[in-house]
Amino acid sequence: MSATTLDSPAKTAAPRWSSDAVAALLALPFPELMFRAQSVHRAHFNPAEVQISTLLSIKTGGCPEDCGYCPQASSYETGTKASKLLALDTVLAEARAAKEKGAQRFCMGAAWRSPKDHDLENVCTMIEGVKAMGLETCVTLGMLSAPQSDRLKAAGLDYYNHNLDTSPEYYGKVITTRTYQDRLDTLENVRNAGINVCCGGIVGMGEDAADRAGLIATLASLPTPPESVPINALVAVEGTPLAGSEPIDAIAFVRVIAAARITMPTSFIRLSAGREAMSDEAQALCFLAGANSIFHGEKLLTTKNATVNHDEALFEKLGLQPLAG
Ligand code: SAM
Ligand code: DTB
Ligand code: SF4
Repeated sequence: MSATTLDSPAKTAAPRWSSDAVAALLALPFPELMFRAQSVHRAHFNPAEVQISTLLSIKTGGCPEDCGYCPQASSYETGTKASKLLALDTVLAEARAAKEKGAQRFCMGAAWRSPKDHDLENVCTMIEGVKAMGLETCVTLGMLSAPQSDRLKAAGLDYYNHNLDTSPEYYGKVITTRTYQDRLDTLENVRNAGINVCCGGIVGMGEDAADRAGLIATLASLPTPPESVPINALVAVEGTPLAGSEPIDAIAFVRVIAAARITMPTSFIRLSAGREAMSDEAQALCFLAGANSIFHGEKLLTTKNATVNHDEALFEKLGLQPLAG
């Protein structure tokens, strides 16, 4: 691999980052990879500041999709109880509590393949109410058409989360009910509507380093890279097809964070699901590798998150501070 390929993405030819170039980053000696990631991070961000988001599942379970990692798919016996869309008052009370605990962004997730238009109207009302509290808004509702994306923009939505999850090559091993192209089409609709894109993936699903490189290269080579990139470590849930997956090695996970930071220098890289099972030392390495966003709060969507007390102690130990809202 030539030094030029490692130092910078191709200037003329698409894609902006090839899988091979990202694979070469992932394979760097760890000190070299961390140095590069930190250099890029410090050129664009204060390394002591971390963006804080809070998640709420506004519609849980009963999903017709077959994502192999997901406890909310109706075809798996995971003990997740399906619920209807939450009432507006309930959502607003949760958002108020999140703001009091220091959240800057409130993310609402629904276990849908794609939203029905009347559900979308209800979500738009939630977005308006949460925004009126001075919080940024993010929703993740599954696949969106162009008109649905425009409707969310009109309601004032700041971010839409829609993950590519893994490499194009590994995708079919994890999900069969929709294609990679379906995901890319929704991302294009969201981008064209003028909504910020939150898009990342999951590691620890049995994929190899080439797949991790393929995911990062695809994200970094989108026409405009996502403003927010959640990197999730699989939360292996009993009853899902991926329940028996070997947990990802902490250093391999940190390498993915570093590669995301280097290839998407101005994006927020979110150390997302999986923190509950991570040591303080592993999380500290993620922050050193350029992660600068987390989900804060006792719960993710259906699974446990790192506790609020633990996060406060960790931030204190590391001298980190929440990004001002
Ligand atoms: N149904 C919508 C969709 O799939 O886009 C929105 C909700 S879905 C739960 C949001 C994301 O959560 C998924 O794309 C996946 O990346 C992540 N996720 C779901 N289950 C997970 C798990 N067990 N571990 C880590 N991440 C998970
Ligand atoms: C993302 O990338 N991770 C969050 C959020 N976007 C919606 C979801 C994590 C879900 C973990 C499993 C659960 O709690 O159900
Ligand atoms: Fe449904 Fe989203 Fe879970 Fe897939 S990840 S099963 S689409 S809730």
